[in-house]
Amino acid sequence: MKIGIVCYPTFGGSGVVATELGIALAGKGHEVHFITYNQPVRLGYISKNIFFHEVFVKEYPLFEFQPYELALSSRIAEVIENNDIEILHVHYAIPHAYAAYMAKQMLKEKGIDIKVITTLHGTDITLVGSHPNYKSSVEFSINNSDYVTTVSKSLKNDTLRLFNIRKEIEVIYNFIDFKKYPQIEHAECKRINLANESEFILTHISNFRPVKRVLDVIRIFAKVQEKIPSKLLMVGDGPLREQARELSNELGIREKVLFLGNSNEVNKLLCYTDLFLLPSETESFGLAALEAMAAETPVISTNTGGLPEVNIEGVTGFLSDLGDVDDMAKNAVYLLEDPDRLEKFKFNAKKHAANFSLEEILPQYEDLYKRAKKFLIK
Ligand code: GMT
Repeated sequence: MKIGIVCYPTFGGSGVVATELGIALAGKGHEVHFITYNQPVRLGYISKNIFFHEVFVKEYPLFEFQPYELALSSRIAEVIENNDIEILHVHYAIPHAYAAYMAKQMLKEKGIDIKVITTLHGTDITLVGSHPNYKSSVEFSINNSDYVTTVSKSLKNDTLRLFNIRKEIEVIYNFIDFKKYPQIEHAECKRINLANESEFILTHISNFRPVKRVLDVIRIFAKVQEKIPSKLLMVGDGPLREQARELSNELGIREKVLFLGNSNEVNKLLCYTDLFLLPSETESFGLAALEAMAAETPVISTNTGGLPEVNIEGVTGFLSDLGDVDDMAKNAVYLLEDPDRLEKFKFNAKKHAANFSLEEILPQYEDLYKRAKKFLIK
């Protein structure tokens, strides 16, 4: 099949999922065309069956805001026409579903039919999409997609609650490519530069936006390290990074918190990790938690959004109410203070992550594409 993928090329979860999906589809012989404003960070290289089409936005002094949606829909239509693409899969509704709808209408005028699949990822529904500034356009583009998927049951419920949706929504969970994890365990997992032998390593990975509650991460760790010798790896970058650094200074734990910046080798960092912290305000799925679990790392998280579908209470980790730093710290200590218990949770985490393996999830997308293709008007 010839598939177009539109996504954000940045470190956000939706871009990561879209990129990994495209790479996997290409590996199965499909021709995959990424259409976005930069090469997606996890794409790394262009290989067989993968094509990258950059969206250019021409700066013009009259515009305070450059019209990206226009450039995107024009580029989508052009790439589809030139490459006989049949399926267009857009990740994150804003503005991708809207641009896809426009491209579909432009192509219709030329007698070209495409099927548009929109995958909703989270904040495009919960925090941004349902804001009155965007709501009607987001609702319109969801209802005018040919197929709609969400990455968790919780996000499906949120979408139905927040919008007036006429389309059926299918849940296709996010996934992980396990092949990227095991090789690292033995060969390269040397933690000596980060912590000494007696210290545990806790890790948080995110884009440091307010929704991730990175200050809660620092507060949880401050309590944990009072009882358990440990280090905290803060991986990623974003608006709250400086505040997080200041808070670790104020709490007197600056030398125990390592800010490592963005990384597209999170699997390597996770192999050092004993416990993953994700105290988010909301999380439609929590791909970072799944990545941690695939690397045999239990998760201490909130119980918001889709997190309970990924992190299983008392099995793969623990879930607490939003902002309950004391409870999250208590749970972290409970796991770290007993080596056997920690080992059991590590084992469970990896086992449960296998339910979200590439092999489980990829056929669900392929099946959806096949169903969509059947209704193409030739
Ligand atoms: O908000 C983010 O963390 C980024 C965002 C994205 O779309 O890039 O993440 C959302 O999509 C991810 C992939 O499906 C999910 O794993 C995240 O839980 C979700 N984030 C939120 O719902 C806050």
